[in-house]
Order: sequence, then C-alpha cells, then structure tokens
Amino acid sequence: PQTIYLSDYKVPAYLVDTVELTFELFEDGARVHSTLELRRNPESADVSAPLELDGDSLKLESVALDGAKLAASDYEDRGDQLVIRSVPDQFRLTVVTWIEPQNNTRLEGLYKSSGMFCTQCEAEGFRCITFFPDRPDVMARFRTRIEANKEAYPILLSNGNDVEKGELENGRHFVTWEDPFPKPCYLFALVAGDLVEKRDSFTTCSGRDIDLRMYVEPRNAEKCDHAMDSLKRSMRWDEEVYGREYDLDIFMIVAVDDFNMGAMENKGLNIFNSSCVLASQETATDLAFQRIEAIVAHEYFHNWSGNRVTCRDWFQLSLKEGFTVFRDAQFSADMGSPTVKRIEDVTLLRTAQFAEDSGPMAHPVRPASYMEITNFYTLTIYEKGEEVVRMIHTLLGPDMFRKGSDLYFERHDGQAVTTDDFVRAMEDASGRDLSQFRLWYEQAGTPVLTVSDEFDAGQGVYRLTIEQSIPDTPGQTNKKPQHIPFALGLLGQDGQPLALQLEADASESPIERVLELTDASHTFEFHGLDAKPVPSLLRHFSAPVRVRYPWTREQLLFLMSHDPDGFNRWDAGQRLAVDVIQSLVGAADDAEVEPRLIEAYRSLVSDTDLDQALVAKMLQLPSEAYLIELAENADVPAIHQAREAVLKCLAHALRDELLACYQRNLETGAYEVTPEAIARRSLRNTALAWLLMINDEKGRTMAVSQMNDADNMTDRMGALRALVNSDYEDDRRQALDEFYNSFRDDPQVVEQWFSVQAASDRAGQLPDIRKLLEHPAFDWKNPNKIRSVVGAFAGQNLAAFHNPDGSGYDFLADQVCRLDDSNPQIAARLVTPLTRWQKFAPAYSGQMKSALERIRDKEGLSRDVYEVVHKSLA
Ligand code: HT7
Ligand code: ZN
Repeated sequence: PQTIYLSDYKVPAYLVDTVELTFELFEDGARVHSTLELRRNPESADVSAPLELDGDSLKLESVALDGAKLAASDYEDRGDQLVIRSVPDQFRLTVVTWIEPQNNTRLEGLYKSSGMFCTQCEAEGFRCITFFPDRPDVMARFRTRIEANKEAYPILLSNGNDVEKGELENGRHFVTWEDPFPKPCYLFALVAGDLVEKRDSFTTCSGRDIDLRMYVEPRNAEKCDHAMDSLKRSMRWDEEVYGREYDLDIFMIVAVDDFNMGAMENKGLNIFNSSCVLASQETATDLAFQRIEAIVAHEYFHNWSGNRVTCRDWFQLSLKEGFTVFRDAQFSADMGSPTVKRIEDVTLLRTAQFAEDSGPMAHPVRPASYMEITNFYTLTIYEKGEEVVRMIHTLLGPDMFRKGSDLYFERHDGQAVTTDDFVRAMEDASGRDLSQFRLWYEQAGTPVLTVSDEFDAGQGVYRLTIEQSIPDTPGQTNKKPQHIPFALGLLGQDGQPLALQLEADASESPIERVLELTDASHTFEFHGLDAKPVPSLLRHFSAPVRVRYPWTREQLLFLMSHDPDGFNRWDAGQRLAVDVIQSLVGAADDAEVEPRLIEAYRSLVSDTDLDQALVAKMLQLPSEAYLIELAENADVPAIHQAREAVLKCLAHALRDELLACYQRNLETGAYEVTPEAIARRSLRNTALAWLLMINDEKGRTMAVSQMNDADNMTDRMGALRALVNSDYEDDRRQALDEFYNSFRDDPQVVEQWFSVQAASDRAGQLPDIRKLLEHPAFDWKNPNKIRSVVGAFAGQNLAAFHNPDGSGYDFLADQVCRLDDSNPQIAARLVTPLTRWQKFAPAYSGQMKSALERIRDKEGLSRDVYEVVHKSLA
C-alpha cells in the first residue's frame, strides 16, 4: 500500500459547488445518480490537471458532461478513480453508479443494518457511494433525493431540511433534502428505514425554534429520553460557554446497531451506534448513561468544531477531534464532578494513550504520513489532542481562550483549515507566542519530567529542578524541549498549603502556580519556607507527561489525605498502590501487603465527609493494563496475581467496613442519575465485588438478592459481575442464565452479558470464549458483538489473553484474519494488543510476534491491517 505524506498536500485541482444526488434504493442494490457542478480551482498551480474522482467498489453505469453522454474512450475507470482528461473550466458532470449496500460488510459508505439503509462516510466512505473528490477541503452544497419502497422504508432522511416529498409508482415514495451549508462529503448522510420518530424542540438563544428528532427501531422507542435531554443540555451549554448557536431548523439523531465506531456528526443528521445513544434505567448502567451524554454532546459540538470549520486534510484530524473532545470534557465536568471527570480521562490517557505513544504505532497529534486514515482515529489524535487544547486553555486562561475560540470560528467559518490556523487564532486573540508550543502537534512520544528537590534550611529556600526529555519514537529522534504548563502546590508539615513565593515574582504568593517549562532543565526557587515542604506536582494533570519523582510512601500517604487538589489526592493513592503492587510482583504468596495502604483504604471506605464520588474513584486499584504500561518486560500473570493478592488482602482486612459501606449506600428512593446516586451505587458495588473476591458468604447472599431485586442495570450488572468474578460457580452460571433469559431480546444488554464474561478470568478462559463465539446471539457482522467478546477478552481479560502457552495470541490472530476480509477497520483495531509485543517478557513477546507474523502472511491482507502489522514488526 501507498504511504500518503502531509508534505505532498496540494490544493484540489477542481472545486465542487453543488451536488445533486438521487438514490434509488432496492433490495438487491442501489442506483446513485450524481450531478456535480465543477470548476477549476483558481488557486491550483496545475492549470491543465485532468479531473480525478475517487471511487471504491462502484459499478459505473454512465458518465455525462454538460448533459452529453460520454463514450467509454472519453474517460478511464480505474476502479479507485474515474479520470477524465479533457474538461472545460466549468462544467456539469453526471455519473450513475450501482452499489450493493446489502453486501457491504465493511460498514463504510451506504450499507444495511437491521434492515435499514444507513451511511458512514468519514473518513473516505463517500467514494463507496459515487465518484467524487473525496477530501475534506472540497466543500459543496448537497441536494439529495431518496426513493424507496414506502412500506419497508417509510422514513427517508438526509442532511438539512426536507423540501419535497411525494408518491411514486409501485408502492414507492421519495423525499428530497437540501442542506444550505457547504460541507465536505464525509459529512453526508442518508438513512432509510421503518423507524419510529421521537420529537422535541429547543429554542435557541436568538429565539429560533429547532425541531429535534430521534429515529429508532420501534422496540427502542422508550430508550430515547436520556439522549434527547443530553442533546438539549449540550445545545444550551454550547451557547453559554462558547457562544455557539445551532444553525439548521432540524437536528436529527438516528440509532443503528451495526456501526464501526461510537457515532458520527453528519450535518444535521447524527448517526449513532445504538449502544452509545439508547438507554433506560433497566438496560443501561450509569457508565452508559454518562457515556451517552458525553457522546451526544461530542457529536453536537462538532457542528461548529468540525462542520462549520472543518479540516483541510486528514492530517489535521485532531483539529476537530482534539478540540471537540476538550469541549465535551468541559461539558461533562460542568454536568457532574470536574475532579472525577478528570480522573477518568487521565486514567484512559495514562493507560492507553501513553502505551500507544511508546509503541510502534506512535505518531504525532498531527501525523506526517499514513497508509490508511481510519487507523489514525487514535487515542493520540483524540485524547492527547484534547490535552494539547487543554494546555492552551491553561496557558491562556479561560477568558483569552474564549476570545481565541471566537476568533477561530469567526475567521474560519465555512473553511477547511489546519491545526496551525487554530493555534494562530489563539495567539492572535491572546498576544501569546505559541511557536514552541506547536511542537506538541509535531513531536510524538510522551515527555518525561524528572523532578528533584532540595531544601536549604539556612535560607528557607526550596529548590525544585525539572528536567524534560522526550523519548524516541518511530521516525523521530533527538527531539526539542516542549512548552509545558506545570501546575503545582506545596504543603507544609501540618498539611496546609504554603504560599509559593518565587524570587522573580515576589509580589505575588499564590498557593498554586502554573510554571512554564520551555528548556531541557529548569530550577525554581521558592522562598520564605520554614521546613522542607511536600510537593504536589502536576496538579490536575496539567500536561500529558510522565513525572518521575522519588516519592516516599509517607509523602504519598500524606498527599492522599491532605492535598487540596482532589485529582492529586487520587493520584497519590494510585502511586502508592502501584508501588505496593509492584513490590509484590513475583513475591511469595504470603508476602506482607503494606499495612499503611490497608489503613489508608480503611479510612477511605469509612469516610463519609469526603466527596463520595472521589472516594469511589480512590477505592479503585490501578488496573492491570496500567500496571503493564508502567512495567518493562511485563509478566502479566505475575502482575495479575500481585494485584489480586492486594485486593484480597484489603477485602479480608476491611470486611466489616465493606459490609457497613454496602449497607450505608443502599438505595432508599427512586432511581436517579445524579453524581451522588452514581457514587452511592459505585461504592456499594465496589464493596460487593471485594466481598465476593474473598468468597464471603454474606456478600454472596447480598449479590444474589441484588441481582434479583435490582430496579436498574447498574446494580444488576454490579451483582452479576461480582458473581461472575467469584469462585461460586453454580451461582455464576445461574446468574448468567437468568440474566440472559431476561434480556435476550435486547442487543445492547446481550453485549454487556458477553463482555462481563469475556473480561473475567473466571468465566472467560479461552474455551469459554470459543463457546461465546458459537452462541446464537453472537454475530460476526456486528462490530459491537465482536468488541464485546474478542475485544473484551484481549483487552481486559489480560491474564487469560497472556496465557503462557500462547493460545490467547493465536486465537486473536485467527479472529483478525477472519475479519480482515469482511471488516478491515475492525480487524485492524483488534490487532492492537499484539502490537505491544515488545513491552512483554521474552516468553510472551516471542509468541506475540509470531502471531503478528502469521497475520502479516495472510493472503490479500487489507491495507488497514497491513499498516498496523508491518509497523509493529518493523
Ligand atoms: N468523527 C467521527 C469519526 C467516525 C469514524 C471514523 C472512521 C470510521 C468510522 C467512523 N465513525 C465515526 C466520530 C467522532 O469523533 O465524533
Ligand atoms: Zn469527534
């Protein structure tokens, strides 16, 4: 496959002003008539360039130029391109293609899901519908007519406003949609199906009434309220916090079961994976409720950060994704607890993005090259991209940041731009120089900050030295120092925050500062101190970096109970738990667990004064995935064992407190999705899980009755998960059977049922996983089912996946090869756990590498999987 380079970017040779599409939808395929008004781009240097339109899996039926049908010799159909050498400066081109949505298992372009037609065009799916300059810097106005059988497809949707509808012969009907906003073709969408409509409305800040509509399969009609409420909250928030008003008269959301990712921000017609939009108290967990709110917000926010201002090319993907993730994170923080939201985001970043950034697929937030763009919808583009925007926010402060975002939207409305344009708007609005900061977009790898300190008692000066280095990543060495905002505070021996008096800035002594690191090494001197303070470093995780500081366990325990920054309190607890678990890896079974850790957890479980949502987070031990990320030559079964030993030791020692915690947090009133209620459910389900880890009989009785009596999925799933992860085999089997029988008709719940087993080292050994793949509810064409079994096994059931006999790796390689033909995007994502082979102890890494080599040698390997596997083996 060919590599595409950012440095080769050229403006498009032709622009498209308008697109008129007619879709004739049938059971055995679809005919697409496309009429484009094209003209040469005056900005293109190539004045005699042929017209080249992208295509993929299209059957070309005819081509006409300004109404005259072209002979086959007038154009060249290369399969992936339609080339017409001789065209006037301005012309109308009509192309008719035949496609087969019913056979489209890649789920790119137009495809069928549960009997409905739907589309996914980002990044390069539009070329699977018709020949077109499929690149985001070609923006056109779309008019779309959809024709289909009325009984089977009563609902026909596309972007914009419906301007015409009517009956046709043979029981068919049509609807025409017009989108007044020019857009790139990746934002095009079409849906046709037998769907129920849920309506609501929203009055914008300028008094316009927007028609809000959700379309779902009839069986999901009662699962729309949460998404609709989330949408209205998002619309209001974007007006209040960013001054962004919605622009069309209609905003539509459609739920589809078969979808490669979470959702898609098509203009005025967002399409969602059912699992990311449908919720009811009985079927969705708190986590799902929160995720739905965040994703609905994310897609809605794209209307400005992505649609009104879009990307010039796909190297700029983080322009829209990083900024929009930042916006949705701010929104979620405002809707719930900012500290808890930050903890969740940093957990993901440190566990998964740091792993990506130190692995063979490491790439900058603005990559310089790619083979297959769908491989670049990564944690680096999204999550690290968010952190980069967050750092700009930290450096500029909220008011200047808002000025910068206003300027960005005003300056670039209707344009396709670059990350550099974004940074320039921030600079121009604030007067700050962000030239060094731009390196965050260019250099891959997670910076390492090595911190050392000393106290000069004679002068009362505390000296803090911070050195930065950025590790080599594929294709990048000898990196330059980056501009890093480093928030910190100092605590006195009594736990009180100290005034931070820097010599250079003696007039001010705040208790928290954001230091700006720009050189390879800095030393900061804090004056006026009586004794050596305890540093609280990188508060709020003010930059996506690793901090190395020789923490003592005393310091961490101190910070855990005194740091006024909730995030750093949690982080101190995590560091302490990591230290304790690491010290037990490979140790004897009866090795002592740090008693001070047990006492710290005892205070936490019994603490009713601290924010209970924070307590619930602090009680979670660092995950196996995070422990692996921190390790060199990771031995997963040994890490698993050490972590479990700590967990069991805590559960034994704190049994009484856990029982009390469970009782204290039992629900009394009606089910609510508020931060307080979520924290209560989290605490009692953590208590339950721990009690079952030690086969506590009382815990077992509580779990069985909670499983039967729960009025919501969080509690039912909490009890099921606890039983599944216990040694009570009969209860486990019975609970799983009962759960399945109660929810067998609900695909979103069945997915949860699959993943709770696949992720469990008790219920998800390889023979169990194979049985799940044979289960009647499993479907190889449905990405959610694949993720809930194969993805959960390889990504969460780490001890089973890393079975020393290599069977887990072979299994994954088999599934990747199997999926490579039908859905290469999903296949390429599933490979991820194998790509990290160099992280593991030799007994594992050799076998992981062999599994990758076997995938590499598969005949007809897709470009998607080829890129991931070859880069991993390079
Ligand atoms: N912008 C959307 C990206 C997306 C996507 C990309 C590749 C293949 C399938 C896809 N479905 C959606 C999602 C988002 O970030 O909002
Ligand atoms: Zn997005």
